[in-house]
Amino acid sequence: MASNLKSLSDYSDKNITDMGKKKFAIVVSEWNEEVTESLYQGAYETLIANGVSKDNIIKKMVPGSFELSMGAQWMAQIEEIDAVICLGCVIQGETRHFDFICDAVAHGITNVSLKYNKPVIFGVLTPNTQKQALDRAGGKHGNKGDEAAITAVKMLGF
Ligand code: DLZ
Repeated sequence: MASNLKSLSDYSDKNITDMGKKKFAIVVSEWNEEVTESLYQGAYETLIANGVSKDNIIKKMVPGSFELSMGAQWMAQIEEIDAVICLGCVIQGETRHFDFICDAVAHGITNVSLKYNKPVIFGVLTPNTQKQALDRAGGKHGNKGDEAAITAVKMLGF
């Protein structure tokens, strides 16, 4: 997916669903906050650009990416919420902590999505360095938060 795609109208072969009444939760990890806050801004602005009402976007902070699954479950179990976007950034370290967190959050988010039959989007960066993360959070490689929001919108349109 090209990083400069902002709106579903960029996808000419997709039916565009009215997002005016859809409700989104964005769950954001506090770890690497400079990165995750930028991902959040990208996701939020992309939802607005696709017709989502400000009042229909809830932001929920969690301490780290490991907690994104729990945060996603809290949000997904709210009946009115149509889709959940999870945003985090796990930076490769010298220990296996990275692998445990990434595996746990990938599986956790998948399980929540299938349990509640709602899109739960994996917007977690897994870079080697903080610079690589910033490049993908509004830098030279775009903003993966935008892409996470587009994915949520697309899933509600199918
Ligand atoms: C502990 C930890 C470490 C070392 N690195 C990160 C990271 O790069 N990104 C992230 O989102 N969270 C990290 N955490 C915190 C864990 O996600 C989690 O919050 C703690 O292990 C407590 O469960």
